[in-house]
Amino acid sequence: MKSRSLFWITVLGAILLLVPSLVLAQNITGTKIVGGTGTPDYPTLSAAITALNTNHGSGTVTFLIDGDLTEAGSPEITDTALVGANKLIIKPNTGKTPTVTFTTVATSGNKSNAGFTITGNSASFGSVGNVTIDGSNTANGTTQDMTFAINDATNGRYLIRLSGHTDNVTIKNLKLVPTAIRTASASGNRTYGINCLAMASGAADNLTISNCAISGSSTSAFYYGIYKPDGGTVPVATGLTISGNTIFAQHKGMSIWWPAGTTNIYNNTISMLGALTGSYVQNSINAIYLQTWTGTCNIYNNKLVTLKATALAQTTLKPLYGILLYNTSVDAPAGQTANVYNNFISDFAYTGDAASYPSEINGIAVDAYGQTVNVYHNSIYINSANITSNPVYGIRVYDDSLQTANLKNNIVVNTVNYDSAYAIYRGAMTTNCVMNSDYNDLYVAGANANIGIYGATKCKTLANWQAASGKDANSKNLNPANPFGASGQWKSLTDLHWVSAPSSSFAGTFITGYTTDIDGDARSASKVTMGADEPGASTAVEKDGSSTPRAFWLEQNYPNPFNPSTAISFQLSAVSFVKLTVSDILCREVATLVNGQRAAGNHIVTWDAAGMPGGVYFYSLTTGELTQTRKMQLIK
Ligand SMILES: [Ca+2]
Repeated sequence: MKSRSLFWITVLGAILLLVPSLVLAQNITGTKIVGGTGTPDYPTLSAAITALNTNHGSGTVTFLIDGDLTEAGSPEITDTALVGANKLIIKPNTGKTPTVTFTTVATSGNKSNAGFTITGNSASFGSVGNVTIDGSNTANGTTQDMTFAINDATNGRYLIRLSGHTDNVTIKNLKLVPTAIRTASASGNRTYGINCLAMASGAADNLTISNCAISGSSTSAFYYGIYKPDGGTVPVATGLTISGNTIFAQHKGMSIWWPAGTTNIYNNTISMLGALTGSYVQNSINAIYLQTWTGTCNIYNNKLVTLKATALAQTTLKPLYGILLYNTSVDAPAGQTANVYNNFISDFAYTGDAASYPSEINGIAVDAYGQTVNVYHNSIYINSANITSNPVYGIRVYDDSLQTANLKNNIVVNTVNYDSAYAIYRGAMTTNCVMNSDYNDLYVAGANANIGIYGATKCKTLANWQAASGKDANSKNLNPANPFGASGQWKSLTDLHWVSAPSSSFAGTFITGYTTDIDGDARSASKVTMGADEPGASTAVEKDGSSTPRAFWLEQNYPNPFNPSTAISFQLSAVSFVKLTVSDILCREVATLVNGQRAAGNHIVTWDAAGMPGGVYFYSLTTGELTQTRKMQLIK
């Protein structure tokens, strides 16, 4: 009897021990609230991810971030159940605008030095993926309502770190902020907004990074905005898309190695700051760097608005590139294609001493053994500010065997005035490298500069270049930039839109398949303009660069043209602090019509331009970080 009751007590005890583990073993599915002031399912993202890793996601798991969070120790997703129909979405709860701050980051493992991590580092288990980080706080929204920030000045190097086999990850509508990161004082402690590193376990197929703001300032920015090195001794990945992002970075806006299949890099706005105080100065500074690819890589509709090299101690001079395509004979096999088109590349600058001077400056450089690179419809403007030595190239084609570079409908303006400044450069010719070039506008502003160099032949004029190269029979030598804002010319140093339709001298040649411009305006066989901008409906309206629903709308003034007064209306969706200003053709502010808080609804303001000279003026409405600009004409 005694032994029998002991038996049942033992059985009961075993069952009681099993019950909690059975509960824990239930998969996580559906929507879970994380943080906030209510009764969340998990107090932190770390707790939610730990539960996911332990119990595994099933079906669609959504973590709704309900309030600001502070996350220590580098939350790391390792759930290998996230494949097939099982997926994880992390986004703000409806109407919420949380900041998730990653502090006290880990110092070992694949999450080392990182804020938020996904690790697929087991070849036997397969991918850890199907993760979407969506910063929008509405379903299918496109507003950037959530911020990921890293705040660890001692060890913080990566805000988002993906390691190994992490397929089908999407990062969108997210603000990425380096609140405090380690100073990138050596190659071993460079910093990254998003780092996606292929490992022996695999590479990240179908990575999408879209409509994110990777921010920076003159004192704090990631060394790399986006870094994705695949290939070499580790696998390559297919299906990379990087679109609609605003990126500030010190050294490379994006550095992409060995993408495969079809790669699309478009609609990004990139500002290069140059190395900040205390930072290591690596080899080249690039807004977009593509090293080795297979398949087709499309780089289009990007705005590289400023490219800056800074004065910091360095032992070797470093080059500065807008876009560099690079492949050596030992990397990707011959026969791959890259299409680089409709990009604005502008405002190169240098601040500092001669010892740190960029060894060379390139708008677009093609250095790709074996590959075909089509460079069409780009607008390149090289600012001469502080650039006083070393070669400066608008478009540079290196001498790589089996490479074909096709250049058409580009506008290249190089305002640097010395002998080694060129609009176009075709390097020393010792190998079987083909360059086709025509219907470009090749312009250098300085009397000492050269239109081009072909092999070793420097060409002062377009005619010299045509004679030496046998190329560019239909190309032009026109200045679209000076003075900025004159009729038919470019808008500003950093905005290479036409102010109004340019003269027919800038007519290009239609290229099949290239039917839209940087704004989406149509190009057709009957209307093709050189450069990235086709003067269309959107020419006079500066786009805000995002698909954010407008908090306001600025109407075209009426009447227009006018003399001497005109009415300007605008609508506000909510009470806002607004500023409405008028600028002249040289971007000098000539009137402030509104500067203060205004109610929601319609507003009409009259501008009396009596006493102002006749001509084109711009009026701009600004609320918060958004500005809308329109053009008007005063007739005298
Ligand atoms: Ca346009």
